[in-house]
Amino acid sequence: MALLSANPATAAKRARTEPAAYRSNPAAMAAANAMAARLHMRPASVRGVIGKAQRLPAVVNAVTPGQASAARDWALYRSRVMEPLRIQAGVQFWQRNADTLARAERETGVSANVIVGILGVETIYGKHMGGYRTIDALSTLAFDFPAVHPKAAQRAAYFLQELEEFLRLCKTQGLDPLKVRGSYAGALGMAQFMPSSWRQYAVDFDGDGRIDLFGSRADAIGSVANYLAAFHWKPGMPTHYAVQLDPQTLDLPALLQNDIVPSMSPLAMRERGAELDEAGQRHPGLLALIELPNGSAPTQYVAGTDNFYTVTRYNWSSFYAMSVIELGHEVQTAWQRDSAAVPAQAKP
Ligand SMILES: [Ca+2]
Repeated sequence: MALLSANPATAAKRARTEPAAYRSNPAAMAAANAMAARLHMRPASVRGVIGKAQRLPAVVNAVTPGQASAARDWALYRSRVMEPLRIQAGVQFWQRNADTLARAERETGVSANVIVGILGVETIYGKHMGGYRTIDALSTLAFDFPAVHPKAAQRAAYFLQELEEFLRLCKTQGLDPLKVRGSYAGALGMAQFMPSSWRQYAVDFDGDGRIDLFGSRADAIGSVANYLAAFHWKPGMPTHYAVQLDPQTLDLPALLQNDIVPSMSPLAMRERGAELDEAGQRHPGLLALIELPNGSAPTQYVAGTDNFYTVTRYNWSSFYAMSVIELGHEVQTAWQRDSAAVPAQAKP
């Protein structure tokens, strides 16, 4: 009944004028004090920064489960990634950074086309690095993670850790924590690294003495390569093979039981009704059957290798990995075609 008697106009006005900054949140201020000791910073200074963070309702909404989700549709997802503008930006990126990409491939063994695929899917080569103030996004996720989420406590703890890593990063890189912007989840720069990944895996690849994932394409390229190498990218190994399912012998539950973790030999896959292409049959390691549902259309399948799995360590999704791989190949093909066309045009 109390709810019914509340004046909606007053409530709306309060919502507009109420300072949503975390300075008035005791849990946030206690966390700031605890972080200060570990960061070797003054408690008042960390409280000052987190205290200026704003709670972002859009960020809460983005991580709130619910809203009947549409059927997963790989063809639709793929079409959104493989836009002509993104491919064109990729070709330009490859032209401008060919030497750096080649050096990254040489030093880490990670294929340049996968690096190009990741930077294209993440930010269209730095064009869309995210407009949320990172201090706001991470504070909101750390202190106001929606309780309805089944793993709310775990997720909040993760983002609290990332908030601390973000402040450490700002301190070591000389960034203003109130100015840095990124994704709603706190991912940063062209490569969209979380702060902890930046600290662990980002590298200075242009040799200027600092790691700049916002402004240095070389640092972004080197960091993506280093990340994939750290997650056991195997030089020269394909990411996946074509596969055909045989309805006579198909045992789909057995094929899918370990999800995207490579755990079957080519022979074991065949015995369960998944027939690999020629190269796949000769694959020396283990494989996973990757399921790509297409809404109401037939599901697509490929056989993923250890390298497919490595790409999913960047973002834990088969759709993500497959789109990165396909974009990388598409850009590489277009770039090679363009490069081959240049001498021909130069002829009299
Ligand atoms: Ca650098």
